[in-house]
Amino acid sequence: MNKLASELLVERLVDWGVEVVFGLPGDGINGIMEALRRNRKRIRFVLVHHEEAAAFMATGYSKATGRLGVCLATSGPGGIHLLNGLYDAKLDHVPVLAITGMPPTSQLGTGYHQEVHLERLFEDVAAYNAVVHVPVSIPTLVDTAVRTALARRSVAHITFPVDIQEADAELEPYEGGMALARAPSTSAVYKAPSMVPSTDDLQRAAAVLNEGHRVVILAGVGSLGAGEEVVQTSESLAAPIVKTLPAKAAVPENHPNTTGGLGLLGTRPSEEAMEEADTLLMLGTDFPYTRYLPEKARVVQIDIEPTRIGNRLPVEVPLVGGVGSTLRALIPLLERKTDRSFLQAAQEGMRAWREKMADLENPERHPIQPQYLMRVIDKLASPDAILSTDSGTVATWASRHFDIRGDRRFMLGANLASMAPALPYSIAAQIAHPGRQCIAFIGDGGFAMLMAEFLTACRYELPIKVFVANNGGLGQILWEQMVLGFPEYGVRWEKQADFSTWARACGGLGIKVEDPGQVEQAVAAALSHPGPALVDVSVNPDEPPMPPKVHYEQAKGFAQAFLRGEPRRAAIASTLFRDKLDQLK
Ligand SMILES: Cc1ncc(C[n+]2csc(CCOP(=O)(O)OP(=O)(O)O)c2C)c(N)n1
Ligand SMILES: [Mg+2]
Repeated sequence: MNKLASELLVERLVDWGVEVVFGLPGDGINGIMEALRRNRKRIRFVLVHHEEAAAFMATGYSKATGRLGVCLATSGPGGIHLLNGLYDAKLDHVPVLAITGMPPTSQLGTGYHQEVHLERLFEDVAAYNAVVHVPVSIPTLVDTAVRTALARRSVAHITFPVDIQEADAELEPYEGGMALARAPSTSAVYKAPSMVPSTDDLQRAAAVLNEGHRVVILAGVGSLGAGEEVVQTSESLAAPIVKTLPAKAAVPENHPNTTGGLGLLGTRPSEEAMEEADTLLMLGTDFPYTRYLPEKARVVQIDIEPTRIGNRLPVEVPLVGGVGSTLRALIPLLERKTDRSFLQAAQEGMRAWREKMADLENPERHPIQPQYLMRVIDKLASPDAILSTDSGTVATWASRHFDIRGDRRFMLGANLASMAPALPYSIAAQIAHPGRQCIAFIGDGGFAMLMAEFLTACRYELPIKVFVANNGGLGQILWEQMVLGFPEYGVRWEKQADFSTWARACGGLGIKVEDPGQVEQAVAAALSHPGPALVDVSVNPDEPPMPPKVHYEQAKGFAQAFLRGEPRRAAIASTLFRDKLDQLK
């Protein structure tokens, strides 16, 4: 049997240490599938139900491991389906390689069956984007694609016309022209630059931070893995640590110096610390909601990517480098602040905030409080759980009512904020970390979008745990409409589904919960079940994800929506009233 050109692709992926490819076959990638089959002992192919999920899995795999994620889709529709998941990788800066098929080279340009020029379609999403023309260049194109994905922390795309996939790997190309170059020959190597800012820059940064009276740290995703350094810096500067949501796991929730998240999904003490700050230390973050950042503070910003420094605020001292290594160099230059009152005020604020949040986790209320569901999961989940969540009110509950402690990790599609990545993320995380508890906390809307992937988990016997906070609608948007003064429209489904029946249909454990008294037992049963499990919990459809501080415009919009004929105003008013009562108890 002759070696196929596609085998050059798969062998090169093996050289790069790729262990798993997520995808779904089609007549545009049969050659690549055959190469994967021939190498099935060296690389795992995970068959999904929707290519969007394959791309989310590649992204989730990368987020869970720090390594390259790889997805594969056929020509035309398969490639098109990948796009949303690939944008998730691009916007959250994780390395992903997308491999697609194309019609035969001889037909390109004729309007052939499934002739979608994926190299053009992917122009915006991909940092590297190539069509393969001859087998001999395949290893080099893979090398360049992978290096680009790793170095730019983005998406690389290679598309293979079917004839090239199936061609003889040894096929001699017609060189043409002056033939001044040899056939490409490269290697599967990548070395990340190690950058530490100059002593001058570090001293300038330390001077600004030492002069500050009210310093706040904003820890972004670049701080993950540098928690120790962030905490030491905060101790020296008596600075509250505010965490962006994707950086939730950077510092555990119970550390006395953190005030949790920032923005609509954040906490009041974080918002207040930012309002009062005279100095801001930004760590590996491109936090986009500038309304929540100080207007006048002096800013020191550390980022591994120079183009991100100064992107959101005027910066006095830019430091280009990794968060951990840069802080290690900076810490010896910091003077321990003797006045610790700013940090103490934030800590006081946090005590009050935690009580307020705990009050909303009322176990007795019917319909079930989604905050209570999240807290029960938090209490019963293992210390090394990886929680994935989606865009929706679920993200607010996860942000505020699930604690990072021990070795816990947290994942969401932060910047694209798409619905539905949490289920594929959990599957990918479970594949990457077979021994860990991988949990998806999802809304009914997000789950319905890619629910077929629960079947994927069952088929591969991946013991993921899915909790659907089922409020019968697109809760997040409902509240956004109301804050704008628009009565809700097109955000609730007339008929509610019970997704536990789907879990059982797939061969997994499926439990439906409507009674608050059953929540703990159901969550415990799912978490201790050896295989994939899903709990569908009917939660209060009128529970608002309140911002940390209600601003005048938000309250005004809300009132106007009520006056303009909000259809569920009685139910919403009674929920708000009960929330308030719980907090006053
Ligand atoms: C693909 C996609 N479509 C639409 C949106 C806008 N959107 C954000 S959250 C949300 C509601 C999600 O509903 P659900 O998953 O049930 O969560 P809930 O807010 O009800 O908790 C919508 C429609 C989006 N972010 N992504
Ligand atoms: Mg919902």
